[in-house]
Amino acid sequence: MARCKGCGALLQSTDKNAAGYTPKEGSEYCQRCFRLSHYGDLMISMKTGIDPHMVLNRVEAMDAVILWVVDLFDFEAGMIDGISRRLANKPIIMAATKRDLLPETLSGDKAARFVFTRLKDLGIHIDTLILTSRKDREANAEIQRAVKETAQGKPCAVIGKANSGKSTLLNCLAENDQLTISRYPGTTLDFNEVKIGDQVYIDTPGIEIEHSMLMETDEKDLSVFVPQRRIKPAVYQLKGNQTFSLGGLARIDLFGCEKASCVFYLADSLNVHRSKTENADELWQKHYDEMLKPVPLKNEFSVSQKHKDSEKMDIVIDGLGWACVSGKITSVKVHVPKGVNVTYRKAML
Ligand SMILES: Nc1nc2c(ncn2[C@@H]2O[C@H](COP(=O)(O)OP(=O)(O)OP(=O)(O)O)[C@@H](O)[C@H]2O)c(=O)[nH]1
Ligand SMILES: [Mg+2]
Repeated sequence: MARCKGCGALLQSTDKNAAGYTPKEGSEYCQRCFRLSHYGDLMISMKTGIDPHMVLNRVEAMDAVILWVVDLFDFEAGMIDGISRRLANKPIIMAATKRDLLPETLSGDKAARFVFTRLKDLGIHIDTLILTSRKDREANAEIQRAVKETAQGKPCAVIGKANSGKSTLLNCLAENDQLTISRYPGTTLDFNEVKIGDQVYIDTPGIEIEHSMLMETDEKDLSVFVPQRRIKPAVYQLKGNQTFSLGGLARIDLFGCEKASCVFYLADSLNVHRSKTENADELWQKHYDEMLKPVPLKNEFSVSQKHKDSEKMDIVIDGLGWACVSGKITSVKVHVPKGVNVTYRKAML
């Protein structure tokens, strides 16, 4: 049975609501890929269906080199639990992509230092790191060289969290747009082989981003908070107790601020509202889903608290972005939709 060239699903003409459906016999693409590519619409919600362990299990059993694609903007969400243990005997090339979203002040050296420091903190080993973005032809040529040299004729499995940019990167390497890409996580549905020159690559479904804002929000709101172009850092000077509401998606309370500042790295279409912390509860009660929007699917939030322990600390919310706080701040409280990860790390920038 043939597979859809865009998402890798087995083509079928019997079940309209299942993966791989095409009404036309002999077509190369399923109806879902056709519609995603031509109209950008979503026929089947992609939050379901992919077993997060399936990709690693299958890749573990393959004699292949690994190209691990990580979105630099959403780096923490891109980490894969247990990857070093699971893929211990396979060379791993990391493509840290979407560099075009980060401020230009982040030099290549600084970004590479950041990545290696974070990986060391997390106990993850990789063999090669290449920073790239979809328009960076030079870096993408370097990826191809590194893969070829490491693979020595073996296939290359392209893995990573959903939405990290795996299919986009492969289309760039192949200089075509065979693979379906979209802003919705869960676009690629099955293993999908593509040959680029004499190297075989295997596009894979994204490993589920269980703890990301992308999973806790309506798909129509992704265009508001997922950045489409370069982030413009927004700087605030702080005094006393201050609260920042990021639409209705998250709330950051900063206590005891003196000569302190906070820089946000978020999509510019997401509204950041500043208030005094003492007024924040009332503000959320009155303006949730009005002035404070978008909001998550469920109005259930969890709170994490932290004492500021490094001079410059990033508060990272998976799938949303981060805030970098510096100066004197006694503590930080972060409200996020239940299930969404918050990471405190040494500043990236
Ligand atoms: N700004 C920017 N956006 C990118 C880049 N690469 C990918 N994207 C965007 O990221 C989103 C996801 O891209 P895909 O290639 O579909 O990601 P994927 O990893 O294949 O996703 P799944 O198949 O769902 O696992 C799309 O909206 C792309 O346009 C990049 O280098 N820069
Ligand atoms: Mg894909």
